[in-house]
Formats: sequence, structure tokens, C-alpha cells
Amino acid sequence: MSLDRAEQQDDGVEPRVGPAPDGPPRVRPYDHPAAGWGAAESVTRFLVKEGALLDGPRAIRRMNHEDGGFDCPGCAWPDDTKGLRLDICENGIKHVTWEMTRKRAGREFFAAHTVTELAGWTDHALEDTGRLTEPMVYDPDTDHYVPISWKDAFELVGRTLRALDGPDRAAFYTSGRLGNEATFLYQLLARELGTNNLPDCSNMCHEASGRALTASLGTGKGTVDLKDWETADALFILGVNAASNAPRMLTALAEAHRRGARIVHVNPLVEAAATRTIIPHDFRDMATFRATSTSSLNLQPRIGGDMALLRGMAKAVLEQAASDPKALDREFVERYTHGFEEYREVCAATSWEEIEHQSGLPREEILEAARVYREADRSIVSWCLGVTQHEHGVDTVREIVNLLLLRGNLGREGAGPSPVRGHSNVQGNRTCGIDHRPSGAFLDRLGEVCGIDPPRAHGLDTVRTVEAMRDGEVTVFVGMGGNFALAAPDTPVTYAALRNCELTVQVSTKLNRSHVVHGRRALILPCLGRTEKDHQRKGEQATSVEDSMSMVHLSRGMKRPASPHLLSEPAIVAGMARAALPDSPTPWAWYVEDYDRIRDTMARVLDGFEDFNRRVRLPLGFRIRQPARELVFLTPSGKAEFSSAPLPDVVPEPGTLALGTMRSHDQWNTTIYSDDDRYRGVKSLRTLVFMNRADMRERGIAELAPVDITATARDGGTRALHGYLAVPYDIPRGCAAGYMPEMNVLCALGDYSTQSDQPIMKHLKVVIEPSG
Ligand SMILES: Nc1nc2c(c(=O)[nH]1)N[C@H]1C(S)=C(S)[C@@H](COP(=O)(O)OP(=O)(O)OC[C@H]3O[C@@H](n4cnc5c(=O)[nH]c(N)nc54)[C@H](O)[C@@H]3O)O[C@H]1N2
Ligand SMILES: Nc1nc2c(c(=O)[nH]1)N[C@H]1C(S)=C(S)[C@@H](COP(=O)(O)OP(=O)(O)OC[C@H]3O[C@@H](n4cnc5c(=O)[nH]c(N)nc54)[C@H](O)[C@@H]3O)O[C@H]1N2
Ligand SMILES: [Mo]
Repeated sequence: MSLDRAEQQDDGVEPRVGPAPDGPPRVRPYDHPAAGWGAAESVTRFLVKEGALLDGPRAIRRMNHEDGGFDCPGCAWPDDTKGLRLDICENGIKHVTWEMTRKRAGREFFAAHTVTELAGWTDHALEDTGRLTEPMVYDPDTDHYVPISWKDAFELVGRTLRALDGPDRAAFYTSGRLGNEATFLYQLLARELGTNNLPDCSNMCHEASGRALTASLGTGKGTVDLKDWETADALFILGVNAASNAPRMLTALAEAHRRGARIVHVNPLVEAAATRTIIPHDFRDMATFRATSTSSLNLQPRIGGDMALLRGMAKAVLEQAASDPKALDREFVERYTHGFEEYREVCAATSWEEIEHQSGLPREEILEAARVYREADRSIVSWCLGVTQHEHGVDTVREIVNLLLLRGNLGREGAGPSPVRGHSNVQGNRTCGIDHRPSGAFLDRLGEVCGIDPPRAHGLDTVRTVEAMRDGEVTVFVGMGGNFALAAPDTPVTYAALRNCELTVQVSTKLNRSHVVHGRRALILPCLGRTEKDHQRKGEQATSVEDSMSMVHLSRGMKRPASPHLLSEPAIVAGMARAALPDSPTPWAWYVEDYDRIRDTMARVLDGFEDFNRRVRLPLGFRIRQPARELVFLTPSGKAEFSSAPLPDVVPEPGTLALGTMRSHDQWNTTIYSDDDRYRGVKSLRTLVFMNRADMRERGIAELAPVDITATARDGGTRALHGYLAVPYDIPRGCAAGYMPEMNVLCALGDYSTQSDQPIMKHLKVVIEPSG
């Protein structure tokens, strides 16, 4: 890796994460179908670049197969239920290839570069050095990472943890890649130590969904599965860029459209999934360029306007019910729900003027969406970050449930709420105990089965962990995967917080920002990836994962590990635990010899995991029981709860815009593959802001002109980015959008939702002006 390929970085004040652009920025509307040959071509280029043209295709054939193989380490969309189809996508392939690269960041690499030098590289350049090969420790005297044995590394972690003046001085972060078995051991380590400080990436993505669904239905997950997607009459897709972030959903959408289902997309941007697609595994379609439409209706509300739209749809259903009794499922509402009368009154009291003003949509469009909903016997509402990363994310998800309840769209085939989760096992992490607010019942079972006395006080989430590190209250940070430095809000504050730690430990596959922004002492512990064989004393091991639709199944790596010195994640957790807890009652080493042993313990602790080892080996695994699916509601009233929250005011003040941060097509969270965003027609540019043309004109901003973006936090503080290029885009007036993680610089740490504690990453209050 030579420095000339990597751009110098201004210590994170205005981070440049992408590779050096390979040409001048170019913007041109994309008018091809999603997936199809554009995706195939992009995949081939990628395989060549990573030197994986031989291994890649072989690995990809083993991905998401019912008979063994590994689970795609990309998104959490479920595998095809029809068995052996090529159920893969462009971004999944990129993701696997990125992990399987032939490049290596070994000890020679670290000897050649100081950490200060590496801190000047782009994030793309850091990850592009390849797979990490052995444990490394930071040496402050030389400013280099130097090799350390696993034994000494564990001892350093153990010694530091044992010396803390309390267990709450440590925090244990999880990124949603971690398999279930390692997850279970990891939370056990934290709780045996005595803390619930288990921040995770869910704190930044679906915390709002979990809280809302728990309050409304008594379980924090969606109730539908892929079969339901195959039988729904209407699909409502809110706030997700499916063609990039859950590409296998394209197949479900195209198939739904072919059988006559209606599909309504709700997004300030008309994303590629809301147009048409060429189904990638349908070779006839590929050969004949036959595209299938994936949309019946596109609605472009203002940022944050979803709740008003949903309330408008509910209001329309209730108004219709006055003359058409079939519009409302009265029997369902009476038998299974609580709080309907109050909700009906709230809907009646919310005027159409307010609904139009807050949603940014004309009444006719809202009525049209309501008509699709009313005419469908079975409806699914699906959503992702466009709904959750807002101040009122919980109220909005509860409004989704309100709407579903009105027509009994719950507990039957083809109907229900369906959040699209992020990382491949982020849902499994929660199920297996990563929760800073664990229930008393879970802790009781854990304590009883594992012979420990778990702490009862709630722990710290992501935002609170940054605050605590900044203030010196947490001094040891362990990151189980992920890239906390770049993923968390308020980049300079997060950097300072990590640097304030006594010890930072990153368990990772590739070099990233969180290794070069580190504590006084720092460890890099390299682990096996999902694609690699995991050999332990009792033979080759498989780990289990849970998808967005609560299916739990085994994932088995098939590649030789990137280096003989890598350890599995369960082995790394066990190593740290043995060093930190010399008197532990947990048989850490014995567990790691054979993951069936971990699963046997999990079966006794976790609801729905009875007979875990047998059921996880069934061809498609097993589905965790969803009480709400069976119309059993674990709520205080024993019924599904309507919520009657008032509509929030989301209309930007004059002169300001609402800005949302999002992913490009060519990135995986903080992993940036290129500076392109194919479906949005952007090449060689990430430091951009999408704006409405009229908003640009009003401010005297020309196409691709440099602008300054200033965000104002709730406490009045301001944060700015300079010289971003304005890209005119089909986005409602008053709205703007740009890329994470660069724009985390604009997100104030204190600006998290009072409902979910999630950072408000989709609704920043900004002023945009020409630069200079
Ligand atoms: N290839 C790839 N796949 C991924 C990821 C990745 O980075 N790359 N990340 C994974 C992870 S961890 C997650 S959590 C998911 C994220 O998946 P997404 O939720 O699709 O992620 P974002 O890119 O943040 O896109 C948010 C979408 O919401 C829209 N939006 C913004 N504001 C609003 C609003 O107020 N209302 C509505 N209705 N829409 C709005 C944006 O226009 C955009 O289409 O994807 C997962 N899958
Ligand atoms: N402004 C803004 N910020 C956001 C968001 C947003 O929409 N806007 N989205 C948020 C969301 S939804 C999320 S999920 C977070 C993402 O936050 P994270 O999950 O923390 O970040 P990733 O970029 O997914 O982590 C990438 C790193 O994971 C490591 N890795 C990859 N595979 C493995 C593995 O198998 N094992 C281990 N141990 N490590 C591995 C590699 O070293 C790689 O560098 O970002 C959040 N931040
Ligand atoms: Mo996420």
C-alpha cells in the first residue's frame, strides 16, 4: 500500500473515507432496471480486483444453501425457502469477496507504517490492505503496532479488567456479524464480570422497532416470514433502499408484482427498487433483458413525514368504514386489541390539512395509498432506517401497527409488520442476550443455568458509552467486530472518547479506523470470517445465525483461514474471559472445543431454543416462535395496543433543510468499496449532498457547485462540512441527503431520540450555502 493512493486525512474533522476517485465526479440519471447485467458486470470487476476470480464463484455457490454452506455475511434478508436456488446478490458477493481477498496486513505491514501515518489514510485504503493475520499490540514508544502472542494479549485484557475499580468501567460493543454462540459467550463474559454495558449496532438502527413492537404487540420482532411475502396482496415498503441494502428483496418484489400484488414505496427518494428489476437468478430474464416492475405507487413524503402519511391512511380507512363496514375489521379490533376508541378519536381530530402539511403529500396520494390498503385482503408493511432513525421513530412504527390492526393484518398468512434488519445476525445478537436493558426473567434464567449472579442495573447503549468514555467513566472498550470510531455519531467526540480509554480491544477481520483511533493501550485481535473453516478440538464447527424473519440456521465456513494464527470469535471471547475471571464457574475452554456444548446451555437459557442442537440441523433450521403471530400478546392488557401519539412537527424552519444520512450502493456501512453510487447515477463522488433543484436555485447553488453544510444541534451547537458538491435530485423541497459515515461529523452526540435513544441520523437540521 503506497500513500499516494490514499488521501491524507485531516484527523477526522472532515473525513475522506472513499478511495481516491478514479476520475472527475460525474452525475447522470440511472435508467436501467435494478440488479441484472449492471450488477453482474460490477461483480466480475470486483472479483478480478480482489484476486478472487477462482475462489469467489466457488464460495458463492455455497452461500445461503440449505444443505450446509455459510450464511451470507451481508444483510439479514432471509434465504429463499424454495431450496437450492442461486439466492445471492451483487452486494452479498462483494461482501464475501472483500472478506476472501488475497491481500494481507501482516507484521511486515505494521512494521512499515506508524499508526500516525496510517491515521492519514482513507478508510478504504485501511481496509484494502487485506486480512489481519496475527494479534498486534500498540507500542507507544515507536508508534507502531507490534506482534503479541494470544496468551499475552488475553493476559493484558484480563489484567486490565481485573484492575478496574468496578465492572461498569468496561463496555462491550457488538456489531451484528457475530454468530449466536459467540454472542452468548460474550454477554456471559460481561455479566459474569458484573456489567450490562453491552452497546451494539442495534442502538443505531432498529432500537425504535424493537421498543415499538414490544409496546404494541409484546414481542420486539416482525411477525412475518418469506411465505407471507409470497402471499400478500399489498406490500408497503417504507424507508429502505432495498436494491442496495437488501437486494434479495428485489426478487420478492418482482415475484409479487408478477402475481398481481400491489406494491407501494414510501421514500423521499425514488430508489432503484421502486422502479423495475431483472431478477438475477432468473437466467431467462437475464438473457432476454426482461425487466419486471417492482412498484405500483411511489410516494415521496418529506423526511420524517411517514407518521403523518400513515395517520392519513388510517383516517381514510375509518372514514370509509362509516359507509362501508368491510373497510374495518371490527371483530378483530374488538377481540384482539385495546385502545381503539381513543385512536379513532385521535384520527378524527387530526385534520387533513395537518396531515398534508406534515407528510408533505397531497391528500389524493394519501387516499390512493389508503385505497390500495383497503382493497387488499392481506397487507405487509416493511421498513428500515428511513423510519427508525428519527426522534419519533417509535411512534411511527407504532402507527404502522395501528394501521395493520384496523384491518386485522396480523396473525394470518400474508399479513403483518416486517422490519428489514441490518447486519446478518443483528437480530440474533439481541435474541442471545446482547441487550443493555435485559429483562429480569432473562437474567434469572441466565443466573440459574450458568451459576452466576448477573447485574440487574441497566447498562450503557452506544451513545451513553461514548459519553462515558469521553468523561473518563468507562476506560476499557472492547469492540466485537464493527468500526465504532466511524459508525457512532459526532466523529470528533467519538474519537476523543476512544483515545481517552486506558485500553481499546478490537476483534476484527480487517484494519479500520477503530484501530488507528485507539486508547493508551490497544489490541487488534484478528478473527476468522464467516466464510472460513473453524477447526476446534472436537472437529470442524458451525455457528448459528438468525435472519430478519426469525429463522435460525447453521452457517459453516468452507475456506482455509486467511492465516494460521487466527482464532474464532468464541475462542477469543473465551480467552479474554479466562484471563479476566480466574474463578469463573463457566467451562470456557470446554465450550470452545465443541459449539454443541454452548448450544446445549443456550437451549436452557433462551426462550424458543428448546432442542436447539437438533432443530438447528434441520434443512432450513427453525423459526423462533412469535407469540404475536399466534395472536398471543405479551402486553399488560394481553391485547395488541393501539397507540394514540400526537403527530410530531417535522416541517423544517424557513431557511433550514432536513438532512438524512444514508449508504451509497458501493459500501457496507463503514466499508467503502468505491466512490460510485450506481443506482443514483453518481460516479467518483462521495462528498456530495442531494438537493431539490428549487432549493438549490433559491440559494444560488449550481449543479456540482461546492457548498458548506452547517448542522444545528438541539443544544444550539453547530457542526459543519465544507466544500461538498451539490447534486440536484428528485427529492422533496426542504429535504437533503448525503452519505454516512462522512456525515456523522454533523450528528451531535446529544441528539438522540427521547423515545428510543437512537441517534437521529435521518433528520438533521441544516443550512446549506455556497462555499466561500
Ligand atoms: N450493501 C449494503 N447492504 C446493507 C448495508 C450496507 O451498508 N450496504 N447496511 C446494512 C445495515 S447495518 C442496515 S441497518 C441496513 C440499512 O438499510 P437502509 O435503511 O436502506 O439504509 P440507508 O442507506 O440508511 O437508507 C435509508 C433509506 O431511507 C430513506 N429515507 C430517509 N429519510 C426517510 C424518511 O424520513 N422517510 C422514509 N420513508 N424514508 C427515508 C432514504 O432515502 C434511503 O432510501 O442495510 C443493511 N444492508
Ligand atoms: N450517520 C449515520 N451513521 C450510522 C448509520 C446511518 O445510517 N447514518 N447507520 C448505523 C448502523 S444501522 C449501523 S449497523 C452502524 C454500523 O456499525 P458497525 O457494525 O460498527 O460497522 P461496520 O462498518 O459494519 O464494521 C466493519 C468492520 O467489521 C469488521 N468485520 C467484518 N467482518 C467481521 C467478522 O466476521 N467478525 C468480526 N469480529 N469483525 C468483522 C471489519 O474489521 C470491518 O472493518 O453504523 C451506524 N452509523
Ligand atoms: Mo444497521
